[in-house]
Amino acid sequence: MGYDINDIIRHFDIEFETSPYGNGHINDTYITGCKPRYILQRINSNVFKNPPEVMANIAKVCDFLREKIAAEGGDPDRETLTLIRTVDGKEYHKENEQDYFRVYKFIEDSISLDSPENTEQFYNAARAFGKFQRLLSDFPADKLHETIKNFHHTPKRFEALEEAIEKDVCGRLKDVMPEVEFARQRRDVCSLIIDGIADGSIPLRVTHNDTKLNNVMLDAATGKGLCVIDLDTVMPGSLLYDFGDALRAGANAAAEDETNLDLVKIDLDMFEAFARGFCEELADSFTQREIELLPMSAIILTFECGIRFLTDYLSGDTYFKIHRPEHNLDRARDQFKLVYDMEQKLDEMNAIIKKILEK
Ligand code: ADP
Ligand code: GN1
Ligand code: MG
Repeated sequence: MGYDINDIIRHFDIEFETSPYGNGHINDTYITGCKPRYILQRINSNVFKNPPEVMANIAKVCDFLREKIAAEGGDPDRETLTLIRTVDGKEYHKENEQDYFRVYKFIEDSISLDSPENTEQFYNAARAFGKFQRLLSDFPADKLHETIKNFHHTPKRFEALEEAIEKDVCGRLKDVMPEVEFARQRRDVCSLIIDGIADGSIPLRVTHNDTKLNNVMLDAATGKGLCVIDLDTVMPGSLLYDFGDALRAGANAAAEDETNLDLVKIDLDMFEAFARGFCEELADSFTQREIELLPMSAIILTFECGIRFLTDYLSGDTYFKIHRPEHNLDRARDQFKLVYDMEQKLDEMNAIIKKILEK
């Protein structure tokens, strides 16, 4: 580590005792000690090649949301992230070429969950993610940098997998042939959303693109969705990315890295709860093609994440944080099992969407 975290915090003029925090796979997150508390993050510059552009996006999006939330009578200090500037007024501190830091106000009296404990929580998260997208529906998308190129371009993710297979830098390919076979059999589903964007049947919107349940804070007192966080990947995208990815993460009956694959399956009650919340916020703006692909998007986004984990495993675990040697492989297997289970239940998922939208 080329920095001292207690030195970094001085650049923000806040109290400087910190400890590691949260379960994110990407950034290094710390929390400060006494109230008012802050979140200090080192932006992962291996993942985000241009941290200043990430910060420019976040600053613009937060300013825009603040105004909207205030206009709707909400509390901007709790309902969107608040960036703390450095002592010299910047949105981030650059320690050296690869270490960029930022500070947010810690959102007190709120919780973030890795998995929902009940359908109401997941419904509330869906309302929050849906509202986030709705509030940003008139944000000027051309003002946003693409912080990760082709982030949800599933066919390009597939190409990256094939490249990792070809290179096999760690000699791990021999152990993952069933997973490679599973992925290759499903190559065709990769292009469904991208094709819709290309032919205009799926509009580009400003989307979050990383709608994991632990990227939304729920109010600890009411359980309602409070604040969408982790804004590094806010970019133009499809509403289906946010819908599908949230289900991937939150409607799995097991954890993302569960090794007992018998436990990994789609919980249709969770699916319904999320779909209901998301549709309540956004259904007015759905296109026909978006409606058709809502259930399928859960399969596509889960598949995409599975091939990303597998690619990272084959490449020597350079992207996602891991906590055990085969962590990325366990995650890939888990995601592929979830894809398989959703394929079996696609008709039921379609019926649920139909029922919700008929009301
Ligand atoms: P990563 O990109 O690594 O996932 P996140 O920005 O999602 O990083 O932060 C990791 C975790 O830290 C979140 O899941 C959440 O639990 C917590 N967190 C982040 N920002 C805040 C905040 N402003 N207030 C409270 N908790 C936060
Ligand atoms: C990462 O940053 P975090 O932990 O919220 C990843 C997502 C994956 C997710 C899988 C920038 O999300 O795309 O779906 O892990 N974020 C980035 O758990 O790659
Ligand atoms: Mg996160």
